[in-house]
Amino acid sequence: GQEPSLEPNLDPYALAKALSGRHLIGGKLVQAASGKTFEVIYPATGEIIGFGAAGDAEDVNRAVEDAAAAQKAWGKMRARDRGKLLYKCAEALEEHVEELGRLIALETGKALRTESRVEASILADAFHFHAGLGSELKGETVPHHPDMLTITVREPIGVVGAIIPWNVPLLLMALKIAPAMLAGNAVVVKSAEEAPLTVLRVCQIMNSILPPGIFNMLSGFGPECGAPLVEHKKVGKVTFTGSVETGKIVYRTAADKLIPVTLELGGKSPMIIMADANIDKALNGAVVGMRFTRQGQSCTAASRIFVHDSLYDTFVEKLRAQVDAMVMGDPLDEKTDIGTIISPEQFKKVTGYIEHGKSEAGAKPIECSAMPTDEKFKDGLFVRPVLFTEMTNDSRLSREEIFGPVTCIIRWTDLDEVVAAANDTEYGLAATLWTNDLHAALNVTEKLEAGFVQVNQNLVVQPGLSYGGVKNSGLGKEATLEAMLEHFTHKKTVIFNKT
Ligand code: TXE
Repeated sequence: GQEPSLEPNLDPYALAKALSGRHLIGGKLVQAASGKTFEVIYPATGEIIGFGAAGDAEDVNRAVEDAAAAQKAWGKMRARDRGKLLYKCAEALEEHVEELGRLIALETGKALRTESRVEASILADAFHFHAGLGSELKGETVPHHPDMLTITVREPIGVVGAIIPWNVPLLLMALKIAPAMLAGNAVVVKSAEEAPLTVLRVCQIMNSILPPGIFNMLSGFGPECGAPLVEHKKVGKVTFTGSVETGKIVYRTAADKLIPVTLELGGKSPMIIMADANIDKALNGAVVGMRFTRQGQSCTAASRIFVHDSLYDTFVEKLRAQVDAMVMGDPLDEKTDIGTIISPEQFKKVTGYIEHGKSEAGAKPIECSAMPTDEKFKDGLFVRPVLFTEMTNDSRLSREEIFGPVTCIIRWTDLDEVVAAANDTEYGLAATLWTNDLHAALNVTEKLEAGFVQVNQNLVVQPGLSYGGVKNSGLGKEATLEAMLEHFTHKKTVIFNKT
């Protein structure tokens, strides 16, 4: 078919159709080698909005070979010139914010105003940040012997494979590929099967600026398309965001090739609210932190809220009122706060947890907000947010990542005990503490086992702030200069004997 125009297209249905059934390899939109496709669904209605190209090992091979060939010249360019191109990409993406926001809303069911447009608008920021780091790709001089000049140089790895999820595909992709490309690598991205089209559009826009072959995009399923990408002999580094289970598979495959990996996995992030906390700020932190607007489909979701006994009842009542006031419905409507769950599989997983939670002894679930009433959305993947109150930290709901609009609210009285409970989880991604007690803030943050700890605020991940978890939440950090150097370059030592 014809290539979709690069002009911003505000009709997401038309754009989804126009992008359908293609990968982007070597600068061109191409069909899968097998000719196979898979359906892309609008989760709010269940209608088919387009098709993804079903990639397999043959497509992976084409993309990696093209990337490897293109990387040779790219890696030799002045780093700051690569940065200039990335800067131009960022500018072009900024012109497409509204278009990308609408398309991502259609593909994922995330509400346009609260989530999808926001994601599209912070995408460019990740490219802007990394575009300026070119002159920081520098090495050291090592004074180990008077007769020698010893230096280290930073060299690109070659081809980087990036595997991304569906929850925040644009931003999570940008945080991987922007540093990889700036450092002189070519990338092959494997999009998530639930959301292949918006990332393809981003790739198309960027390919109008970058040399062909530097940024390639494959769509397809994990075992058929993701696994061969990790296995390919010319892929020298894999960066992955997704589930713990798949992350471990990726890590094992990479171990066989002895290549480095970065893994951003799940979370069960605690929020500790102390007796002296500003309750309104903490409430806002809970609503934002739990990402109710994204149906809780966030790796940093504040899915365990530990509230001091003295504030507990007030907090629960106020939180219920705030979440009740949120409008769940048409993702493309500006009035909507909360959209849908991504897929029937995730819907089943989330509703299964809710049913299980209702059967747990002592748990008091409070269902908030309301289902959309429009007939059009009768098959939509909407789930009412649930506050599970009077929970303990050892229930299944408190231990496993639900990735849905479900949070466990746990009562506490002893600070040491609550910190121990907050850490009593297999995960360690994010944590927040709400207090005006400086001593507690200094001591509790030191004890919290998490990669991203905040006091009296709840910012989302931002370029320049080191991001990544400990324990089962992952391996390696993203989003900083240090992360770019560590994960996307090799350090070579060169010794000159002066005698
Ligand atoms: O994840 P997968 P799914 C968690 C969340 C969610 C659960 C399952 O709890 O409910 O994971 O989601 C690709 N080799 N998170 O099934 O399978 C796959 O095609 C190589 C948390 O979506 O990990 C997709 O592109 N790749 C998370 C990507 O891996 C493979 C975000 C993620 O899919 C593969 C998403 C294989 N063998 C889910 N199998 C976060 N950290 O934010 C699958 N993939």
